[in-house]
Amino acid sequence: MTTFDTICAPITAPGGAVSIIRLSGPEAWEVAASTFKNFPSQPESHRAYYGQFSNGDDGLVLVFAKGHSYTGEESAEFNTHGSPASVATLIALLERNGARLARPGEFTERAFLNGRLDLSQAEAVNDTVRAMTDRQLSLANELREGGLRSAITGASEFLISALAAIEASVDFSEEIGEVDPILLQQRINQASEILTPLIINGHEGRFIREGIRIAIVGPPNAGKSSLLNRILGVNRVIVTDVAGTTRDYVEETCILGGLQCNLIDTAGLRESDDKVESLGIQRARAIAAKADLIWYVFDASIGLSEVDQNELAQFSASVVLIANKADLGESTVGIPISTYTGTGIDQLVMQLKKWSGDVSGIVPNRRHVEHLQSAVNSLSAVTDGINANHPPDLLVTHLRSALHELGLITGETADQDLLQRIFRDFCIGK
Ligand SMILES: Nc1nc2c(ncn2[C@@H]2O[C@H](COP(=O)(O)OP(=O)(O)O)[C@@H](O)[C@H]2O)c(=O)[nH]1
Ligand SMILES: [Mg+2]
Repeated sequence: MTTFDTICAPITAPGGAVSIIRLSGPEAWEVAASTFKNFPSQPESHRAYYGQFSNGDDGLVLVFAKGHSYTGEESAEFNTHGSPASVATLIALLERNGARLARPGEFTERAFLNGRLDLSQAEAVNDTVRAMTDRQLSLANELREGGLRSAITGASEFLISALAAIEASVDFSEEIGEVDPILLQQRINQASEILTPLIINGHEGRFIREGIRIAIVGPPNAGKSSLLNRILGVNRVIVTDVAGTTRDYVEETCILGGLQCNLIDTAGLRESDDKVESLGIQRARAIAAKADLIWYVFDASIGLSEVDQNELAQFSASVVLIANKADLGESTVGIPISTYTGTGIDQLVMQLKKWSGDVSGIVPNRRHVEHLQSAVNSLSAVTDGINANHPPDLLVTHLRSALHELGLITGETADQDLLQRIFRDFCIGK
């Protein structure tokens, strides 16, 4: 078992009336006692005590016994005033009394290292804290409650049993004879039946989970910026009847139809001699190339031009044609909208919901899907090996590699590097 030092950090965002500072580690209560005047000599877990801090402030301390805290370690949480001074002086006191400022994600990393959570649950803590939409929250909750962990554990058990059968047949071939290929294949299938739907869910739930990057592109003066403003409900971007008003891109996050959307308004696509506008148009094309979805806005009273057709042919992402200024005219193609009257916006949102798809059950993240895919590939190799009568040690290699990939999801086979990469993404205090 690793031994840890005692760490502290604010676990609430600055700016509120109250801040919470967490202290965790083997000396948490000792440090708390020298920082908080009324700290009881025999504190009771999950109890709050009121008193004064040595910085002159007053507040509550919440006590958690070892084995019963978020990190699994002895912990204490100070509720203090939210001012920058209250927090800074209290942190300084804790440091002076023997604690160290926690790194981003370090509390959750300890929870993982102490076996309170597996890696998929630890990652889901970050998802939970960052969730913007109801769906993101419920997906995060499912993972955090161990949905993926138990699925992976279940699949691993089938593979371990397959592995044990092969290894026994190799070690004691005289006694137990050849391993039964039908039984072996059955175990592989049982594992695949758990893993494959998870991969599908990872793909199908991607936009619900991660949000959607939508590039708003099209010819100048079509109403791209007006559309962004209409959706945001504020005049975020300058709108004029001068073609080429928007030069740089403008990115805003919002929730549309229950989906997190990054809307990026861009410079109108056209030939331009203006240096700044040309750079903006270059950016617009680059943004369109990286978007999940393109909203191609054109003026319904003008219709789609040949220039538009040429632009459209360049895009690789899915494109939604939006015929704006429906109040001025009708177009034969595209979703008719008017940013003036607001007609058609509902239809646009409905299209978005349909396009982003739906999913139920556990939705693994991209990292999980990569490892799930590698594991399933290894299992296919086992099947091929069984059919081709490959020697057992070859089958063992593929099985072990599948198990290794699954272990990277739960963290069982994760090395320091991977852990660092994951927890680095967390904010301080998580
Ligand atoms: N009639 C009408 N005019 C619009 C509509 N949306 C935008 N406009 C006008 O079209 C012009 C260009 O709008 P803007 O949003 O700057 O277009 P962008 O260049 O594509 O960003 C402005 O004068 C807007 O007021 C609409 O739905 N109907
Ligand atoms: Mg514009």
